[in-house]
Amino acid sequence: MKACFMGLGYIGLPTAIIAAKYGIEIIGVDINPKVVEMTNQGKLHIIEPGMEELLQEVVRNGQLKASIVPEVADAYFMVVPTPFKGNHEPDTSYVEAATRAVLPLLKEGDLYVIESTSPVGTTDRMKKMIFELRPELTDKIYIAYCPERVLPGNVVYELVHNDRVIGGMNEDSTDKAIEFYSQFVQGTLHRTNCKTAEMCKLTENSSRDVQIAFANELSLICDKANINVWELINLANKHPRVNILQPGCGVGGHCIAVDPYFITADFPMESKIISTAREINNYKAFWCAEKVENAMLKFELEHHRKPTIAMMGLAFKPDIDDLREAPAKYITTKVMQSCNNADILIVEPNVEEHNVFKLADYKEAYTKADIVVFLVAHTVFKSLAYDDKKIILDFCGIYKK
Ligand code: SAJ
Repeated sequence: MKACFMGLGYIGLPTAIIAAKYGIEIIGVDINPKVVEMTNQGKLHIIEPGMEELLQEVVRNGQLKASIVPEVADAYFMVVPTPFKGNHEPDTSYVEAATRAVLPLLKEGDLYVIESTSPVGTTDRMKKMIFELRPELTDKIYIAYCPERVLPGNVVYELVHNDRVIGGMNEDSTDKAIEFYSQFVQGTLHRTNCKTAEMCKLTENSSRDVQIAFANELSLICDKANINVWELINLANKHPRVNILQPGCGVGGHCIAVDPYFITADFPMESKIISTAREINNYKAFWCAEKVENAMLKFELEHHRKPTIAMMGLAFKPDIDDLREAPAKYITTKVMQSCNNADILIVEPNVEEHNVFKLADYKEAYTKADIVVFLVAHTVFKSLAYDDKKIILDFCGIYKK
């Protein structure tokens, strides 16, 4: 069995590596020659604990090879990004380009799977395109949609142990895709159709976005009412059927802050809660930046000098080095733009160097700062003893005060 993975990013590469580890011959394709070169050298271009050792093993054994062009295989997987355009409309052009690239290689009996998060109807559109351009293959290949649901940082475990949803264009396609994934997935593989599988992925991430928006809304209310939101949520969660998530400085990453738009773009009239949740989570970052700016002004008025500020964290969530769509990065940039040369110390303990932000040591920054702004609940920050002589803006519950 040979499989061709189109896209060697945060999901494509780990999936290709795990599949190779379980004995499938893998050709991994990426348009970025640097990614291809690194992969073939056994160097991981993403950060994921435990993954580089596995990559080295499968490259050494000849189970995985990377290339900028696809090769003939028995199964093809589209694992490319689906970002959104300026107007929050999903951009499926990468899925389409990857599909066009494998189109000439497809042959009777092959399996074609989309894993990329996609708007409802994408698999059907790709099916139509394939059969229009290769009419002799009509109903002679298997087509399915199978989203991933791994949590960055825990991918090695979750790729194998999570349940997955598999939706084929017909029962035979679902069977064929299940047959493929059951080679390395130990979780249950749940059968459905393409549309439901597409919507299921969007639903999972929208559900989390809505739940986080609820926590963020509570944090705004509590700030006004002078109630400790952390204590409040902890107490409310003592109810046997209440499970509120944690507020933060907004929602980031490339999934939860993006995927709900794939629903709101197609169902604008119906998706009221989903679109309001997006607005609340975006607004929370803006609100945090304003809080920092106000604290700086107040300090200057009281002390007749500009404060030193420590912006603690840039990543999109705790204990990772991924800054994509990070609200902390947005807040830091906004504060830098408005600060009028105040002394801003920027901290991200999981990143060594950044081309825009000059990074400071977290302990040093904490000691030097008049105003400390906790943006991301990195574990190392929790070791800093609370200093009540400083102004502390704790947006992510380091001290839960
Ligand atoms: N966040 C909060 N409060 C919380 C939990 C999270 O503010 O209580 C924030 C985080 O700080 C971060 C954002 O939400 O900015 C997203 O983080 P996350 O840990 O909730 O999720 P991701 O983006 O790392 O991964 C999600 C997961 N989806 C769900 O939990 C439903 C993961 O399983 C998916 O595979 C992934 O999206 C994806 O690729 O779609």
